[in-house]
Amino acid sequence: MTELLEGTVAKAQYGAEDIQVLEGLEAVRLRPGMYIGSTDERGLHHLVYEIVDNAVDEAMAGYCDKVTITIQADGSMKIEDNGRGVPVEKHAVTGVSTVETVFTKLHAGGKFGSGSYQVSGGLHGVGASVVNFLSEWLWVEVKRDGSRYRQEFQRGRPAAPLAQVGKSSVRGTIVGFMPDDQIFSTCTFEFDTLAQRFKEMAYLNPGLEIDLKSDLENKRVKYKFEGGIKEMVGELNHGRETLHDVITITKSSGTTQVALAMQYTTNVREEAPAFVNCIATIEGGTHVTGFRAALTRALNDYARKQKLVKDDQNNFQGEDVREGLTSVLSVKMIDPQFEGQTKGKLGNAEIKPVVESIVAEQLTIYLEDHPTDAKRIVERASLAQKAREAARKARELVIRKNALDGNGLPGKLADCSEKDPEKSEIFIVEGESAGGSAKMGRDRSFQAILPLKGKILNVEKVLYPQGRQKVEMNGGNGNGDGSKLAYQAEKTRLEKLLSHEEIRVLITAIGAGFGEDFDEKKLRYHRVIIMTDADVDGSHIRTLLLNFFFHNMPALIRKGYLYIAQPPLYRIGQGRNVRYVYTEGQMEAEMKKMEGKRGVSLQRYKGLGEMNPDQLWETTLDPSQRTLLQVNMRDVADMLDHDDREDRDDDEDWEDAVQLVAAEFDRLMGAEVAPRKSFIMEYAKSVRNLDV
Ligand code: 28F
Repeated sequence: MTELLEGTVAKAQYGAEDIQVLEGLEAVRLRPGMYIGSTDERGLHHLVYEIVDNAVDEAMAGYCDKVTITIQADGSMKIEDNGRGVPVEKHAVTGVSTVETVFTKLHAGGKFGSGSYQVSGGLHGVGASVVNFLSEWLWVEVKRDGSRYRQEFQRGRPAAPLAQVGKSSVRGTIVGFMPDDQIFSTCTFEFDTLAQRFKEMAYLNPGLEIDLKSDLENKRVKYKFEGGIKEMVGELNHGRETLHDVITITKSSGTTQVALAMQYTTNVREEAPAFVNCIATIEGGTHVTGFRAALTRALNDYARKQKLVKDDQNNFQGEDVREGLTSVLSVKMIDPQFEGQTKGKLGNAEIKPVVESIVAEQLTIYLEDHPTDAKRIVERASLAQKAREAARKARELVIRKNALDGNGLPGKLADCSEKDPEKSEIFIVEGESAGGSAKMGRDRSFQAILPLKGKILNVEKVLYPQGRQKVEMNGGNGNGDGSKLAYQAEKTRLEKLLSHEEIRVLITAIGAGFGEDFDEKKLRYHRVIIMTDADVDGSHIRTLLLNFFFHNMPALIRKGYLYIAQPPLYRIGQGRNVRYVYTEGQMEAEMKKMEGKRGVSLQRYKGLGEMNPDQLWETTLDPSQRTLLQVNMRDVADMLDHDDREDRDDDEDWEDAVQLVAAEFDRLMGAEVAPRKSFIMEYAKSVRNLDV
């Protein structure tokens, strides 16, 4: 057994060679973020998912049909399943019980297991030991072979070996743990966060009952969906007009299981969550690529074969066959590789042909067996295709008219001298006065400044095609195939969007076009940095800019090129000592330290314009001192999730949500002091429930 670190986290700086010799418990406690992503609310909840995943694995293996999760009165967590129970006998490799092995050896499943499970969920298989190492205490009880066994741990260290403590006529595993408050910034489990995740898990594991309760709040929910993802699609399409019954495909190929449920609606948006081993793949990946390729191919082949399209009609493109489609794709496989900015993208190349051939084959069979549904789906895709072709014409016209394809740079852009985009950055600054400070404070060799007028970006309404929210099937009412409407709608939308000078300036300065025509090779900067005031207007503008980029330049975000600057809130001075602080909490702590000292000055920066150029450089612009928050799709999608819903029409609601999200953003920005690489935001729906 390795020497175990004492209960506290070492504060000293460790060099690379020191880290190499650390293993297991020490490594996890020193770098918890590497194992569970973060030590905030998200990381905390990962602990629960890790343990629940083990129970779900047991269910997927066919030995368990119920998992019970309890937030206990003392704030600790208890998770119970009715599976076989973790084996108790001495483990051949470790020499201790399998129970102790599972809870004290990193990657116990992969390293020590031999063919334990075919597929496994969990955050890259880190498992129960990580939870144990990051818990103040943890106990495990196993009911198996007529006996009840128990073992307890303190901060990952066994208090005693596994022992038989009684008899039991049933089987299963129970784990109780208290997250370590030396590790986590919060140890409060959120019922609704857990409920949302477990509902998803119940959909993805048909027949599995997940029972979540809180003794703290006296809350309880139970989820069990015999219909699995078919029911999930039904729920997603609740209240939407649909074209046919939900289509389901489930088939295995070797050790990979593919499940797909899909249903077309008359809405224009696509909603297509995808999962691998019950983990949401928000950035897509090879399984999604395979599904999309199959869908396009199957529908084109069927439409041609059945002569449902004219000979001179173009093939459907992917977006034509996905318009209005609600689908859930769930793949279960061995050893998934997650890639991308948020590790939300499946990388295994071998999965694409597997999913593609299963979906193409099964979908073709469905279409041939259901000609009425098939005809409606093909018509639906034809309408989308005509609308797309019409919108493209409108777009070309508007872009030509607005001279966005020209080369002239906007006059208000203070460009940098560097021409290599990789070395260049642009600050999008709110207001002329802040722009002035930024222009003077920057390093003009590689930093460009683009000042935008405040309050100009109130353009949410033109971010989507407004005239085409729904598709009229059966020829519509006098609109023909709807392409005239689509043309007009797109033309109006773009004209409105581009009637905002600030938007035109933004697009031109960044240089890569927008929407479908966005070309990242033309980007003039690889860091696009939003820099707004730390007030309500500032956060509103930031939200609108994020919204703009999300809808018009998503590739900029996917590449990791979009950032948010973090200007300080206060300047605390005492004689020649100056400190900048970024949150209210930091300010209060600093001022307490200064108590009793003479000549202490406190300045609150209401806007960037109040900072002189040197201060702005030191605090916000200088790459060696500043903190930038990198924006990722997951966070923005979460933030904007609200607007995928039908209630977008309700202006007040939307405005409200924007404000709430802005406030929540500020709250979270203030919550953490250390530099962060990404920002975390709950979506607007849940923001309503928070004290902001
Ligand atoms: C509350 C959390 O962790 N449930 C679990 C099992 C069942 C087996 C198992 C778990 C064997 C080789 C490790 C039983 N019988 N709930 C849970 N139920 N782990 S965790 O085996 C552990 C692996 O390496 C189990 C036969 N095979 C497996």
